Amino acid sequence: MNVDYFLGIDCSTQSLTAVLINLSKNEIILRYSINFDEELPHYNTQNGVFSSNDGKVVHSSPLMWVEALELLFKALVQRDLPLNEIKAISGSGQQHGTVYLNNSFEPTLKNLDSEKSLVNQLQSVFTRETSPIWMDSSTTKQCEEIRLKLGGLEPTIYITGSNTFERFSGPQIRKFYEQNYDDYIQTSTIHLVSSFLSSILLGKSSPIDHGDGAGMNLMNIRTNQWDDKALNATAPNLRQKLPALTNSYDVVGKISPFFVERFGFSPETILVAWSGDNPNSLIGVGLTEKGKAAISLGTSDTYFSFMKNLSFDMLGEGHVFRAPTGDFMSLICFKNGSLAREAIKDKFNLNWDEFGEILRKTPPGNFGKIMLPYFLPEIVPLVLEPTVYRFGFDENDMQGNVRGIIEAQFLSMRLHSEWIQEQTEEIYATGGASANKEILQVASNIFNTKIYQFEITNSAALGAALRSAKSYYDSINERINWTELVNRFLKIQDNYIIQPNNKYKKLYDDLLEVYRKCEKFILKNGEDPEQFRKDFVKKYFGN
Ligand code: ADP
Ligand code: XUL
Repeated sequence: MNVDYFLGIDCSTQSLTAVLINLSKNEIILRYSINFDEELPHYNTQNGVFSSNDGKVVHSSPLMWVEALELLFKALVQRDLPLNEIKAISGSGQQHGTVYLNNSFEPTLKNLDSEKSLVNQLQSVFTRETSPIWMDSSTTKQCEEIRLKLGGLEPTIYITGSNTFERFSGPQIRKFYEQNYDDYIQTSTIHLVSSFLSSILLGKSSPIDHGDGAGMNLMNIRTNQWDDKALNATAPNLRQKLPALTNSYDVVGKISPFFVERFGFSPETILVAWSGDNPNSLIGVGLTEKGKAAISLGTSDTYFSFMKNLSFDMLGEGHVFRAPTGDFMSLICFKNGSLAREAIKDKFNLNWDEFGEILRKTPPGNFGKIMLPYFLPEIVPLVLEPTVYRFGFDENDMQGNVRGIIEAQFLSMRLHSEWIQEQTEEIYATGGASANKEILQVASNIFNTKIYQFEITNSAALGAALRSAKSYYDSINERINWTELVNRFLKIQDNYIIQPNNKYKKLYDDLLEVYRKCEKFILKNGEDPEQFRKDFVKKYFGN
């Protein structure tokens, strides 16, 4: 059999991407992306979102995601791709974002008319026109209230796998309930980005999978059920508004007739539960066993790893989610990822090649110039008022800033992932910025670990395609092993392996301590790090 097609779709912060694979040939047939700002300019998003002036309220448009989905399928049809041969589809959504729907959502999905566009038919199903997304940090009050009702930090972490976080769905739902009570009452169903788009393909409300469900502060991480205490701490009658929970690997149904008639899919196409972009990327970069970690350098930077046994970050900065395999994964999320790197690149009118060239030419340790890169409010460590701090240089020093931001991002990542006990021997890189070898070289030196770069930087969509294939074959009792499956698609050539330069190990161990002191000084009233920093400069740069 030569044709064995599976489709993965990823609705990320800035774009919607499809990855089509042919499993029988271990081949990626197509990667195709719709950039929201460029191809759907009438929504007026900037980098895919709408932000308030202080950067705390960040929303996006669920209708825009729907229109993008339609555009994507149109583009696939125009490319003469055999959509009717696709056996299964799954997807990925930016995590935590919530979509608020009224009671016309289900009947509208059931009665979609294939002569009309999706976007026209779904205009009036929302009780909230915009969706708060993962970049939103406006719910500190609600986080405190929920944490208190759950008995404090420790119980909150033990129940939900995470501290309460501003971007998590529970605190966001509570804010909506507190500030828009009537609209909350009118809301029949609250979906995540992933389960919302899954519902559209399914033609009825889809369940939320355990991977993305774990990012809500509402699901019990041990039982995989909605947690009554967490629901009650969040908003009244919430259970009735939430879809059911399901395993990430469950088949949720077959594709709705609308897509069969309008785009030519086979009515037999099965749909596998969608999940969050990070759980999908776990599969898309091949983390199906312990001892490996990944960094995703997209709009957000994340650091995540596969976890066999449940363990928590009791400092409350990291998360535990369910992995698509049914195991666990750890995750730490940094908001100042690509957009912070872009802020420096654009300030000095550089392109990415020039940016990389500066990284190549400047010395590790940056002459002791240290940046705390809070261009936007930061998630880890928590910074609600964005300010960029510089030690030993100023904002006009191009070289200092280029190396400064990259070293800061990976020092912070190393510092805040210390709680993950499983030793990491290899790091797999994905996301838009993982195309940049010079950035990965800095990361490799800072972690003193080998980094693997992939040709395809959208591992979330690839992960979704692979998940759909695995569940399809499981459903017909031809079981494929996860590791065998991912290895068929993730062969890494030697020139995509970035080796750490051992010469800089001690320097970065020392710089980490300087960085730790700078962060403590700014955020926790710690001691002034200046003498310590000067000692570092003297030791490595001699003045
Ligand atoms: P998301 O999935 O969060 O929407 P992506 O993973 O697609 O984001 O990454 C998009 C980002 O990748 C852009 O904002 C851009 O800054 C960054 N990017 C793209 N190419 C490069 C490069 N060569 N070097 C560094 N960053 C890059
Ligand atoms: C993870 C997080 C982001 C989003 C968008 O917790 O908030 O990584 O999933 O990529």
